[in-house]
Amino acid sequence: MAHEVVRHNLPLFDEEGRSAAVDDDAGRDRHYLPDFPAEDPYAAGHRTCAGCGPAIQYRWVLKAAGEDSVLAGPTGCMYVANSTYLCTPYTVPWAHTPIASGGSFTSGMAAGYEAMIRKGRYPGRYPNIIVMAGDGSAADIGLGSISGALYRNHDALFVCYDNECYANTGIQTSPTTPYAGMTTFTPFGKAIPEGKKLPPKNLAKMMAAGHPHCYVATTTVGYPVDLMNKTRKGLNHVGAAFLHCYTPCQKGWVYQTSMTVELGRRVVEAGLFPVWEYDPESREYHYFHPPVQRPVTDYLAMQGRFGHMLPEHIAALQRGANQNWQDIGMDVPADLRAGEDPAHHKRLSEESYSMPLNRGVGA
Ligand SMILES: Cc1ncc(C[n+]2csc(CCOP(=O)(O)OP(=O)(O)O)c2C)c(N)n1
Ligand code: SF4
Ligand SMILES: [Mg+2]
Repeated sequence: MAHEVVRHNLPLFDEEGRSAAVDDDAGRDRHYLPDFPAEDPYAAGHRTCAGCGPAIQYRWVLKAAGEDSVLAGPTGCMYVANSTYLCTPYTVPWAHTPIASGGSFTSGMAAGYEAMIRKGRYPGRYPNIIVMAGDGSAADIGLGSISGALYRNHDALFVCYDNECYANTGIQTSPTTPYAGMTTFTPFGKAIPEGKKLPPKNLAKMMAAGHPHCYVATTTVGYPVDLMNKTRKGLNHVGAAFLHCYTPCQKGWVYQTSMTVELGRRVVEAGLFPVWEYDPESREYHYFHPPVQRPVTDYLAMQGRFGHMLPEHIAALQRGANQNWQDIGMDVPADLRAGEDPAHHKRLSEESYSMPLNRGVGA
């Protein structure tokens, strides 16, 4: 006789929760400082850099998922820095997979648990099955295996922690590296003064459009409650879910280590990373409309990887951001429209809070 597969149903956090210690600056602290669960399946004991965005994301995803979780991690920083010999931050089962096989490995875990429970060989509920892959894995080398798993609709959460580079091997460009982002493979120079010439791959939209039966969402480390709620919604969804999370890389992007969460908000407020949710039932996108809209320079000038940018490069990015505002149904304020003209800008290195020119990414 087949046994029933009982699934978790994780309650959502209060999205309006805010800290009394933080001024409500035009609603910026929406989603901030909730009553986090006490459990911490990603505990102290890892060796990521100070301020590592992916480590923050790992911690929040696992806090939201809880102890009844099993985890896979393809090769990348969050494999290497989290699995030093005889030392691991996980209090839940975790397995490393090759960089290309996060999707297929996770499919196997999901199918295996389902079969074992049905046959009565595993006594518990169906656990939260999660893979967290870097952008090099999810958007590039392992894209095929993740797409296959989404297509087959395995009941698991597939997360891309996006630090916009191949960080672990020395900050090389990836498909999600932004236009003008300097990496060791996209240095700026006389021939190519902007560094990276190509726009980033729109990974999450690709996943939603290509796998319309899946729950798909984007989020950033700037919005903890949003990140944790989307984790829970993805886990509660019976079938495959994909979460694309923006996670700054202090070493590769060259910024002050305390600014990781701030960058997670500014990228949204600058119109460079739209936050949204795709509902597979209604087949609709729901966009987050940030209460603050900033010029892209407010974001770029905090990071050394953009320090070489010239006025025409900044204007090109502002045009892209303005297009994003329109795409999510927001008006473009006049000052942001004016920013489409290179004459509106200085070199980025002359902006008042610019970081030093980035002459040694990853050094
Ligand atoms: C097939 C294959 N090619 C290349 C590598 C080398 N490699 C190891 S980690 C890594 C970087 C992965 O980048 P990403 O997935 O973005 O994770 P991050 O290091 O940024 O956390 C690469 C290229 C590998 N392990 N396997
Ligand atoms: S290189 Fe970047 S992603 Fe890797 S551990 Fe350091 S901050 Fe995190
Ligand atoms: Mg990466």
